[in-house]
Amino acid sequence: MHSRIIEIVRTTTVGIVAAALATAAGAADWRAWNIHHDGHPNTAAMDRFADLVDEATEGEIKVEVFHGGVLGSQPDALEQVRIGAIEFGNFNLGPIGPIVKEANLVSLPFIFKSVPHMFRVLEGEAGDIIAKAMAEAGILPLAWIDAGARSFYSQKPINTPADVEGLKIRVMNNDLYTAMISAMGGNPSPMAFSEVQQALKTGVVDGAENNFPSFKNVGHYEVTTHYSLSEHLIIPECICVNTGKFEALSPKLQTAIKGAAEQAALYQRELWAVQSDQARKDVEAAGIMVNEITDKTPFQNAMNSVYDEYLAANPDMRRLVEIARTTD
Ligand code: BDP
Repeated sequence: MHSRIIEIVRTTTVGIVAAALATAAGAADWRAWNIHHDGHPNTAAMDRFADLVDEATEGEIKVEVFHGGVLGSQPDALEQVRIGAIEFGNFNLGPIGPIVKEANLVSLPFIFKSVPHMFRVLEGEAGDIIAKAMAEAGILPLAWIDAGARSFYSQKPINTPADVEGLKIRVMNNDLYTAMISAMGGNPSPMAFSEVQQALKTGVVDGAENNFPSFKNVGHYEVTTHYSLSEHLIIPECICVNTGKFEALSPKLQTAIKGAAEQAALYQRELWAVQSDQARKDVEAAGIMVNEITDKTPFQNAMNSVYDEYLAANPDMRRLVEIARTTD
């Protein structure tokens, strides 16, 4: 080979090897899963998280956030984070319940009185128990974020559990939600989030349940007419990380990443407060009829059998329920 070409090949190879070594020894590219699209508060918060990690770790950890669930459905992404194929995720605790029993506390209908009450429970002993169990399962929560309350939407107003009777309602993947719908006389239909709009449109399901920002962001409001404020579930979310990868980092990097998640979570909570009100106004302006449910007692009473059966099968969950109920 001509000596000049040999020289170019040699220096290029050295360059590639040096770059590879630098990545191995220094900066790491970590991936984050997010199910939401642009315009949802969590998308902005996850982008902010990536910037904050970059800043706080001085570029040692680079986070690339994949929005819109392109890395898989939520149950798939949870598995991928558990095994470390994806490092971070913005997860809802609902689909974590089937993997980490303790997380199911938040999936018991009407367990929390309000969003602030939910955060007080999470910031206390119950939160510590849930976080520890999640970390042991490979999904370590770095910070809790807001997801408001979930309510029903359909082609008719829902005011009592009897209005749910006979309706096919899409739920997230968790047996507690199928039990919840069955206890109201409805037909539960667990389904991936990405399929719900089409299912509502074609009548495969009659309704679903979610908070205002998600109802709006994925166009569910375009294919339903009524949103009924049942607020039957107040499920928090987290910015989570694969436990093993996080624990293998230096304490300095761990502190930096945890701090970045906490700051991004505060940002998310601020955005949530403003944007969930805005989302409600937007869907109402688009023609959605929102109805208050003045007396939620019949819904709460219908949940007695759900609690009884769940706690009989999982007596170890009684303590968490007790903590939530005795937290002011
Ligand atoms: C949204 C949550 C998202 C869930 C989705 C759902 O933010 O994590 O996947 O609901 O209903 O509010 O599946």
